[in-house]
Amino acid sequence: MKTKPTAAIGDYLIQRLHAHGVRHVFGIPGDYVLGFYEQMRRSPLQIINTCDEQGAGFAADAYARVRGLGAVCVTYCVGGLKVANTTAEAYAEKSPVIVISGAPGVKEREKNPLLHHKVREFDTQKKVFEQLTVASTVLDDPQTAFQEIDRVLNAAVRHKRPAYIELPRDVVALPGHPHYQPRSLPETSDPRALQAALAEAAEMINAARQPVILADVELHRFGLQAQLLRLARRTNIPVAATLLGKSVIGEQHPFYLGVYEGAMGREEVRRYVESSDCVIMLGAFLTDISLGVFTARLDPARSIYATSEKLSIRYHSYEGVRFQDFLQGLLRAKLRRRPIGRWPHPAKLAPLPPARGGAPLTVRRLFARLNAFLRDDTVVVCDAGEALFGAADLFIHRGTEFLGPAYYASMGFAVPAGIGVQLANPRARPLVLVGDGAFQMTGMELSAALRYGLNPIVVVLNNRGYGTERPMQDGPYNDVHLWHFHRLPDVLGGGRGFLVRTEPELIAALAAAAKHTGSFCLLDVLLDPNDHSPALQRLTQRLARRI
Ligand SMILES: Cc1ncc(C[n+]2csc(CCOP(=O)(O)OP(=O)(O)O)c2C)c(N)n1
Ligand SMILES: [Mg+2]
Repeated sequence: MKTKPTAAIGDYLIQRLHAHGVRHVFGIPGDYVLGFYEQMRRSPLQIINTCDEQGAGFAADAYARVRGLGAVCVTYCVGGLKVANTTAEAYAEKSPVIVISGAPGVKEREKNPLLHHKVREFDTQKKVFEQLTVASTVLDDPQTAFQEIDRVLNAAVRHKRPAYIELPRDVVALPGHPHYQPRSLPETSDPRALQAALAEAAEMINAARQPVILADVELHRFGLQAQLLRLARRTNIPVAATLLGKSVIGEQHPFYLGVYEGAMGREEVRRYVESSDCVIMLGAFLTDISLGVFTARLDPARSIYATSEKLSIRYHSYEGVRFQDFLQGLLRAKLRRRPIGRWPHPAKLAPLPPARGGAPLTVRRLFARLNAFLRDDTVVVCDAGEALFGAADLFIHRGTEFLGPAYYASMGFAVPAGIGVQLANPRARPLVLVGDGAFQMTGMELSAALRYGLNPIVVVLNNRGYGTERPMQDGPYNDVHLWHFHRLPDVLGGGRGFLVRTEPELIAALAAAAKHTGSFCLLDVLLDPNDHSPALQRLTQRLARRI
């Protein structure tokens, strides 16, 4: 789309979103934003209506994780405040989502009348989003509106964090500044700081006996997976991933060790990483979950820590070095190519023994079967809970095929995220793993899957409650009212449902789902409320000590 500088303000926003690769905008209209919805309807952007704004927010977050930018468009406060939680998740996990909210017109705000949807002041919602975004603006001045749109979009793309744009309804159709020229400010590293950092890093890596790369989420977000692979291949240094960064490298790759999560993860990965004398952490977020509730032992004296916000090597910090430039620089640096060492590999998939007859299904067997079910085009999308922890050991075929809220951990992410993923990448078929509790929050968004012709396979881990919480402290508050999830297609008017109690039923349902590509498939998998994956058992034992 060509940018017309004399366009209406709403149209300019649409053009800029399009220029950044956005093709779908998720949301629900309201009177304060209807004008902008009409501008979108006439544009190449496709509006995706969800059942609830929270669903739109999660879908836009997943879309952004796959495509590099996402957008959610809602009405003032009643819609906007519902995406506060999803925007918080996008902020915490570094996903660039543009939150567009309609609002009362500038003229309507004079004399501070009590207009519908207003909470306290007209800027209450804006103030909330200032806390949840990297940049925010109210487009209340046509003279600066274009510039503000570019400032806010650029901040989101640069920091990989959400941003907020409020559109007063009497401004969207006004023309912006007629002579505005978009300017992109090229950002560069301080060359001397970069050179010094690379020199220290190269010396440390070359001197190391057993270096290892710990690859994390920012490599996804900045699209640096290929550089990561080149670095590993050029130096023969193996790669472990964190849970949030899982699948940053195809998990069948010979250089891949597995997921590192301190004592929560596999022992051989933990031992290899923690006995390394040079841990190269790339784009890493050192969260309690990625560090196995701080059981990880990573000594800064033996670490290179590079992110978009910080670069430190041993105890030295370097200012003004961009993450991308540091990684590119490492590829050009004189790093010695070491002989291929001996390192652990993720357990190869043992051929599964024939399923036993009518015995109830266990969590362990469920994940073993799901593992065997993964294809090259599968994107695994997990919700918080057993779904996420069990999935840590799934064997993802190619890069960037695993999404989960592995830090902020909001329930309700996975079903709407599956919709966002498939719109962002129509060649993918999402495999959505979600607990019964989380499904009851946002699972009705399968309605959008039907409406827009998407075909996710949704596996509901139905353990009749908040399984993750039971080992920490149990009570009736952890029970969830039993739904007949597999009957949802009757309510929604499409899709296929399967009730799964045993392993043979699971095998049959997965085979049928693989064939049924015309709409979503939902597998209601009944599990024992007290059956947990090994990773979850280890985690909750540690968390319980902190209650
Ligand atoms: C929105 C939200 N509310 C509450 C929690 C706290 N919480 C963490 S795990 C969990 C239970 C999840 O239940 P379910 O989705 O059924 O998955 P399960 O633990 O049974 O695998 C809860 C309530 C949360 N993470 N997010
Ligand atoms: Mg549950």
